[in-house]
Amino acid sequence: MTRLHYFKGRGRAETTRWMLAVSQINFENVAIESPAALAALRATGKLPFDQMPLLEIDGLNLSQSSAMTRYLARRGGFYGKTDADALWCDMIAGAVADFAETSLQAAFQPTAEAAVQSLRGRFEKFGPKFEARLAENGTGFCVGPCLTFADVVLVEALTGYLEWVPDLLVGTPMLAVLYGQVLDLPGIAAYLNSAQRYPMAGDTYVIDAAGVLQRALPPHFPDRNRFVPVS
Ligand SMILES: N[C@@H](CCC(=O)N[C@@H](CS)C(=O)NCC(=O)O)C(=O)O
Repeated sequence: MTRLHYFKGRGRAETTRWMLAVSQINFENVAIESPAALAALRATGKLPFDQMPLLEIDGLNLSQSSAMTRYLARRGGFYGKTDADALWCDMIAGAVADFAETSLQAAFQPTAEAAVQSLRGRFEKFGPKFEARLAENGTGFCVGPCLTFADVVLVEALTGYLEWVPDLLVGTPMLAVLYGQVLDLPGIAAYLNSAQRYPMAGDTYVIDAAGVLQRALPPHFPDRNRFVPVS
């Protein structure tokens, strides 16, 4: 059985969930909900850097979300057809990771207004570049003539933005079309309608993650050091 170990939320495991979904690989979300559960996972020796997510698949223990998406891309034929395609996939996925960081941090912002402002600012930088790439490639996809993992991680990141900024794609029509196409893929549509899809991150997710990692909460939370062990 393919298992993905992470907090009870999307976070840095979500791109892997989308790649499993597009590949139509059944998987189990293993929610790590306490410091003891994380300690037990670390004690298995399956986390080379002591970090989550962990993906157990094909008898392998995968660490690092970018390695997971690329492994699944190779496995499922979502890495383009040529070395030049693969290079473009990597370049776009790298830019998407930079772009997605702002939505990963949105729930940690002090107010919704601050989150929306940071997301709009980041989209102003990257949105036109992604649109230009789609125009240049000219197939409706980011790389070559068909779907690659670059499209999947890009649309995953866009969903994280759109939940905060619903009018995000009004000025980027090709991105809007790609977004709709990827959401309609059978594996993705099934995943997004399943119980495995966690809701967008909010205070509960931020509190859960800090609790598991025994770290301080963002400064705007009351009693922000409540999970930090006293030495
Ligand atoms: N680049 C890594 C980042 C992993 C990461 O920072 N994981 C956090 C949870 S989101 C973690 O396990 N932190 C505990 C630690 O670093 O010891 C990835 O994308 O997989």
